[in-house]
Amino acid sequence: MEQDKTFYLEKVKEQLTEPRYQHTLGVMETAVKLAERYGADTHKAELAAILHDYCKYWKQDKLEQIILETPHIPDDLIDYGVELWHAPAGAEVVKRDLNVTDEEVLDAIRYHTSGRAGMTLLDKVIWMADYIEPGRDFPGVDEVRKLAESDLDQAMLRALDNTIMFLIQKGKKIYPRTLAARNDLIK
Ligand code: DGI
Ligand code: FE
Ligand code: FE
Repeated sequence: MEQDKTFYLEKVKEQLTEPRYQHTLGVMETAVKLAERYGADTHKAELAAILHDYCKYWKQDKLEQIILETPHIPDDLIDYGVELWHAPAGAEVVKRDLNVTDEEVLDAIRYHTSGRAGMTLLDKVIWMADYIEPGRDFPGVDEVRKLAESDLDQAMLRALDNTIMFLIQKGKKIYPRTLAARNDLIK
């Protein structure tokens, strides 16, 4: 059975640092607003936002083990940035440890870092809320905030462009799903 919001907030607080918990609250508020604006399920948006960074501070070897033992997580994720691992691993852990069964919520958690081709409205709401929550302060974020007031897909495209350019500047690998998420938004 699904628990109430305070249960999940307490559980996730145990997993995070205080600043990361504050980030989570920012994502939660922003996700609910975006869900209202674009007609996504506000309850699912709230739950996915609360749990999206559940495994952010889990040790690398634990995340690697979850990825390798979960059949539907591609093993090649291990060849890309460790920053990507907490998202798909987190979805498995909240399913296993917190009994979250809603696959739409789990997908939104799973793809909140990379995105994917064919993102659902809920996927986009969580991805975007993570990018623009009030605590975020990096170049280009205000432009994306503005776009997200009227056009979620344009905001997604701009934000993915920023992310990909940032990763290139840092000399990092781009995960194919991140590129697929961007390409899918170009008509
Ligand atoms: O967990 P958060 O910090 O709230 O945000 P997030 O889950 O979106 O993670 C952001 C990090 O993920 C940031 O350092 C960039 C990185 N990232 C996103 N897409 C890719 C990526 N890293 C690599 N190497 N490749 C990607 O495609
Ligand atoms: Fe994250
Ligand atoms: Fe986050």
